[in-house]
Amino acid sequence: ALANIGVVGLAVMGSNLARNLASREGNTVAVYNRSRSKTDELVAEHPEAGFIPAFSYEEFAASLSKPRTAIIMVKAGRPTDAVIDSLVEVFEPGDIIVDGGNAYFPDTIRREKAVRETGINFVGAGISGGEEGALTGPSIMPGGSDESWVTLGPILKSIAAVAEGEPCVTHVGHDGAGHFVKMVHNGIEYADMQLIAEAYDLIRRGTGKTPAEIADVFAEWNKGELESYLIEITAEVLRQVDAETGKPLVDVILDQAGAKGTGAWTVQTALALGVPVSGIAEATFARSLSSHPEQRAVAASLPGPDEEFRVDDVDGFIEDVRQALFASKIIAYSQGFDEIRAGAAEYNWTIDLGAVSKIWRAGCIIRAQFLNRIADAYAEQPDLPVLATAPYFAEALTRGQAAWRRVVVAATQAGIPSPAFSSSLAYYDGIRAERLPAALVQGQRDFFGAHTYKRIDKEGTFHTQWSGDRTEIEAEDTH
Ligand code: NBP
Repeated sequence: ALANIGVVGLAVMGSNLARNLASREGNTVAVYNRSRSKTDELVAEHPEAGFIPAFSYEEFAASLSKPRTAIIMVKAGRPTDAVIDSLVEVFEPGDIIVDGGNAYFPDTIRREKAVRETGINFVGAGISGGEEGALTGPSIMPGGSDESWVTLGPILKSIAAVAEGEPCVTHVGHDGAGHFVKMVHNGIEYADMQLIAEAYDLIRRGTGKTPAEIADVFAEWNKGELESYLIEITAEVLRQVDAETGKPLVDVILDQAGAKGTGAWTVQTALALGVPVSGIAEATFARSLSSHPEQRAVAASLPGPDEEFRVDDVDGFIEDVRQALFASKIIAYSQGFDEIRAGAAEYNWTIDLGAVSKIWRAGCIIRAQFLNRIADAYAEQPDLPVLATAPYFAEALTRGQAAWRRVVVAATQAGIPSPAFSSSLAYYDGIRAERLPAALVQGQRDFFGAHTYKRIDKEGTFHTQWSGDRTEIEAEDTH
């Protein structure tokens, strides 16, 4: 028999995805890996999967029914290009090549364009949820053509995570849309994690509670509006005791956060699009700051506030931090969805933002009940300009803003860094401001560069003759 789906690249992600595919009714899975040993191992260890192993690209192509459909799970970058080139050689027009790796979306746009010229479909699909997700059900964000979705849709639906009866996969948009949305997902994940870390730090340093006690706080929070996978695992991490030293594990882990670059992509892309994703940016920078021990060792001599930080009303403070966390989280998601909206406009993708929020409800790291509220908001108003202004979120911000301000003030006075809390609050105050000091910036720009300005009271573009008699003239618009 022929396989209806193939997987190329049988490291941890690919072999788990292949096993997931094989476990679903109706799928027969062909597998190929550059070095034969991984293929042999997978096939030997999982006879139940009924894999059809291939040991060359020709054999792989011959083992697939038409239209041939293959998911590539190899190292992002050149390896992906190498595999695509090899598959294009042995596939035919109408066949479908899916890149399930963590590609940078401009690469996906480039690859889609090149592969399309051969008549073969190319789909960049963001696959979230790590190793476990790949095996048990990931959240999947495919881009690519409508034609490819006809064949690919049912296959991806068969393996995706399920949230409230719905598979966590949707055809996000054409060419690179899927990888773009996966990138922003990761950026939001950075912000979510940093916000949680700041909440922990403030509670620990403000109340003197132990990590295990703070684990209880997070476990409690997980029963309310903050309910999410990340809050849940935070409690688990904080409760963990190091076997060697008997100390809380969090106290023996080196405080230098790593990153694989997707947060930086999200921020770079946002900068290029002119979208202020300040929460994600601060979260990304916070990891960078943490990872410079040489600078931190030197800067440790700089002074902080004189007084020690201790809150009087412990329960009140913890509730304030909870509110600040929820408010900041709303802003981080609002900014992330703003980036997706702007990316869709820039790259001509039609992206259903509500559908995106729904496929993140399971099978990915930011999974949470909260995402239903985002779906509701976009169902109510698909062209919502600022997610945070949707009734549910606006109400939460109205309720939480006083606590949020108290927490940022307390953190500032205590000398506890809270870049994500405070930048989210600054965004909130900026976006809701009736008038911004951007007017002064425009005046400065006109002064030194004759960049001109617009007026609030009449049409046209103006310039003040700063080096002359300082009269205003009508000018050509040069921004
Ligand atoms: P790796 O990223 O470690 O890649 C190893 C695989 O790439 C092996 O199968 C290897 O074949 C193959 N490969 C390489 Br390297 N160069 C190749 C080439 N020139 N031609 C053909 N094959 C080549 O695997 P992974 O950790 O399973 O990740 C796979 C993808 O999934 C990556 O893009 C990664 O970023 C992504 N990922 C996503 C998540 C997530 O949470 N969504 C988690 C982890 C990874 P070999 O066996 O012959 O060396």
